Amino acid sequence: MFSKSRGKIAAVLALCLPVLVAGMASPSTADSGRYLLEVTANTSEERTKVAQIGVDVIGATKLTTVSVVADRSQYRALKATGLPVRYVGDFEEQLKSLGKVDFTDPKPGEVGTQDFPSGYTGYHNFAEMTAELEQTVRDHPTLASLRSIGKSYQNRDIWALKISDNVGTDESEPEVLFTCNQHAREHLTVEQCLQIIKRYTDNYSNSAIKNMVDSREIWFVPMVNPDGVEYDIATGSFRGWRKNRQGNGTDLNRNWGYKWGCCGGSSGSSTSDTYRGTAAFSAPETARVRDFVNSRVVGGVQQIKTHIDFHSFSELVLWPYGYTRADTDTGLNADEARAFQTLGRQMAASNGYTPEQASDLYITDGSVDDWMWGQHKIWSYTFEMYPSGGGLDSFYPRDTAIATQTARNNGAVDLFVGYSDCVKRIIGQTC
Ligand code: 0X9
Ligand code: CA
Ligand code: CA
Ligand code: ZN
Repeated sequence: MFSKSRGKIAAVLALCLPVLVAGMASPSTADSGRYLLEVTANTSEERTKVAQIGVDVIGATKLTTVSVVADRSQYRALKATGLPVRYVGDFEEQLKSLGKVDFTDPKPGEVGTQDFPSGYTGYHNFAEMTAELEQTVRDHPTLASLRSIGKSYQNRDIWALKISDNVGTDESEPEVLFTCNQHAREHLTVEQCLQIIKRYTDNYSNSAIKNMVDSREIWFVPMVNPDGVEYDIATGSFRGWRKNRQGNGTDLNRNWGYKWGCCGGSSGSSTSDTYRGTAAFSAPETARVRDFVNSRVVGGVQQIKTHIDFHSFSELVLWPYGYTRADTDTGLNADEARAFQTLGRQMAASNGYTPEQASDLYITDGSVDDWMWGQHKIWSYTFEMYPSGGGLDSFYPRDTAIATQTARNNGAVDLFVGYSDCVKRIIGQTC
């Protein structure tokens, strides 16, 4: 039996009354072997310890309660840390009650044939996103251009859209990059990229928008992980899938080449949800975005000055480094840290998220923001979108939330684009 402290009667009840089991405070013999847990972890050290057990960390509520999905042995390991662990419920029972998450493997040939389920049709699958980008270019041929920066593992195009005046010319304007959806199940982030694209093109007659678009070259990679997206929706329900589709899947946000795998912030086990891959950039998706960013070094100068990578969920604005808890380290001095913090806090004041250094959440290595800054001195932020907390269902807000939760970032995004000529201007310095 799983829990030594539980008596025989409870075990019998658990078998007979699965409805009661859902409300019980610890796993039963009739469980699926996967649990939704809440761990109280007040510090980055404690949260990193939780992540290192190998559980699927699905969100950090108010930075003290970490929601995780754990199997039996991970549950035991978590309890052995001495951190308070609350059993929320049998994971698969919880998902069934949500009625929209299903771990059935897609049938051969099924991937790519399904759309989002009802209540979610406002989200864009890969084909719909592609069509939306093509339509944007048709509607605004002088403002928007579209290119493929290469293929995913399963041969889908990774699209990059550029917005600027004289879009066909590489002008001498600060370049800005937005990336979305490294993590498959974080579908709201695709909608965030598409919303910024729409707002900057459809509202070009607005003088504030026109000033931004005319003075910058703004790049978007709205779906970094298209294979993962299609897999996540392939059965007509959601699968809770995070990684790409190479082998058991690589966590793209642990596969970047700056201090890859250095610091206990990723896993070397291919079944882990934070698997770092066999080498830095072993995933074609990160390699293609890397190639694109490297290609923006013109005459020895990186043209891209700033970058936001959108994720969900927890409502956070994060800045480098993620691999270390130190505020400053090689390549990141005190003034730069202060500029990161100042812009990060101002963006968070605008959208109501919580601002902090990435490692204040938990240590990660091989994440995109560390590479963008460590390799290229691109001012790189990670946004964790709505909602602020919850279980696996929090990756799947109804499509009715898209408009409000993407518009919520209008002020932060505009502030960010505005400072993209010189982020240090925000602390009174020149570039
Ligand atoms: O773990 C992640 O990759 C991000 N959280 S998520 O739930 N969207 O998977 C947080 C990454 C924070 N660290 C850095 N940005 N370096
Ligand atoms: Ca231009
Ligand atoms: Ca340029
Ligand atoms: Zn993510």
